[in-house]
Amino acid sequence: MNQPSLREADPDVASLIAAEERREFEKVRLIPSENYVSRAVLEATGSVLTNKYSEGYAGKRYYEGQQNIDPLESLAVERARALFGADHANVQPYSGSPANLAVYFALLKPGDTVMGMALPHGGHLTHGWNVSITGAWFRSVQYGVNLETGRLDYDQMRDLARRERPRLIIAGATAYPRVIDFAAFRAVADEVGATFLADMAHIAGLVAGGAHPSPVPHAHVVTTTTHKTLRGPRGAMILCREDLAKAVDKAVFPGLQGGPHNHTTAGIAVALREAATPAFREYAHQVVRNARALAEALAGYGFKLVSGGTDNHLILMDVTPRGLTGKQFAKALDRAGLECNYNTVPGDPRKPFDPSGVRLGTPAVTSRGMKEPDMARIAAFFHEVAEAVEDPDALDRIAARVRDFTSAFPCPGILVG
Ligand code: DSN
Repeated sequence: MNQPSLREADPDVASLIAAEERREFEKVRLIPSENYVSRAVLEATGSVLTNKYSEGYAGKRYYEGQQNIDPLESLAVERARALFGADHANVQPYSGSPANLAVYFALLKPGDTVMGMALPHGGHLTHGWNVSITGAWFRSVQYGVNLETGRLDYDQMRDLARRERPRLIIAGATAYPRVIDFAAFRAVADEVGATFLADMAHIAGLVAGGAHPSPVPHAHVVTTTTHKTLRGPRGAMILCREDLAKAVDKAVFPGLQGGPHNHTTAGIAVALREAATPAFREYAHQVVRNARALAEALAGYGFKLVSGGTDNHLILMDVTPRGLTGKQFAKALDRAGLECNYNTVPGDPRKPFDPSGVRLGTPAVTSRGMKEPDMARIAAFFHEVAEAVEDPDALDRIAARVRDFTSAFPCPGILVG
């Protein structure tokens, strides 16, 4: 049987994948929700498991031929439960938004009141923001950060909950650089009779490695993606107490999804095994040490950090005091080989498509083995780019030096270089 390789069968796609490998190798990748998965995770994800349909759960499927899928999914579930100390795990959600939506479907009726962190303050679309189905089909009230300190305003959150009596309270963020006090959220949920959902997507790897307090002992339900600090394939999981397990499983399938992506389940299982090792624990702590070092060095160059610094993997900074806009700076950085994303900052007077800030983080660079002195180098590149935003030739010269810098750091899963 003639089985051409990807390069032989489809050189267009093969070339684009090769180019992406090179791009990921050459750039300083600082988008805080991105990472490099291991070669083992890539192999599992790119396997024949993509061929199989498995609607249902282990032992109760609607298709035959589950001899290998049932033990595989059970392995992923057991590893998730053990790593995070959860009663129950569902590893089937396709990604973070469907995972959150499944929790809404399991616990709420359309029109019920939900309370989450406002997107412009660092929350997520699916925490009740108005353009999301979670804001359109539910009555959403939103808390935020104190605009002076940039830190979560727990008093405002509690007062809002007392006034609005939400049925679901959501904690978790996509652009919040500080530790989240999950016990404080649970206390408010108990006071107003709400269910507490913690979305730990950004910090799951830090939680697994002991570098951020875990929401699992506090929340009734925890959702997470698997591809950010956790360093697995693109996917998601829902962890919950035993009494909610049936409702959550039913909401994922048949409520929201059809067949699980078994190749992703395999990648998640491999990533969970990796995340249970001492090396991953050290990784999680180094992510935080690197973020702190990068934040301090950037502040030294006059960048204004939201909340004044970071406790986790992420830095949010207002670049307008340096005479820049977020978009202008992010685009100049990308040309110079440093990849982050433009982002609103709390209280931003500018629009989301051209905001005041940039968001960056250290999960990917730490996966390459970078340490604190390397963060000082990266901050110095940021300063140079800020001085050269309107000078494409200067940005290209910086990019050449950035390529030289990154060439010393191998990327997990990538063999170029
Ligand atoms: N898009 C993700 C992020 O970049 O934070 C959140 O879903």
